[in-house]
Amino acid sequence: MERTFAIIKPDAVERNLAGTILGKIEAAGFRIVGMKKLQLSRAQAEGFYYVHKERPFFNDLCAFMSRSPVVVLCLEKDNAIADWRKLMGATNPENAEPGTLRKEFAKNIEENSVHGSDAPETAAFEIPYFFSGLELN
Ligand code: 3AN
Repeated sequence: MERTFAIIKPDAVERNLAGTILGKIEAAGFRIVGMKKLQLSRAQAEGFYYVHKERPFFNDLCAFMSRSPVVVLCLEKDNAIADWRKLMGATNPENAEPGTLRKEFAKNIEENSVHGSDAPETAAFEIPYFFSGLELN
């Protein structure tokens, strides 16, 4: 069993898509081991995305991610990291495969509805950024 970290981003929560996306996550065989709704501060968004701090889209990305609430999730499944990336689809929804969440819901490359860890080391940073051990069960 592997764990990954996911976010239902502001653009999706704003459009009342959280429940629809959670249903697709469960239907795909992921077990939700942690879940909460919260609003990131600007500083918390910057800390989460620090690997992107030199990228031109960093400021816009942190403004977007802190503008309204998100749902943060820890998901468990065999091959969870790769399988969640597959269900999300490509970063740019124009390149996302049919049937993926970003193809169906993303507004554009920035407001792309969902986040997922891209490697085990990333998940190992991202899960404890949001969850204590007691919140995972
Ligand atoms: P992914 O979320 O698919 O792993 P990353 O890690 O490259 O993609 O980028 C993190 C987030 O930054 C994306 N989910 C998206 O919201 C935003 N982003 C990535 N590339 C761009 C871009 N070229 N322009 C604007 N926002 C971007």
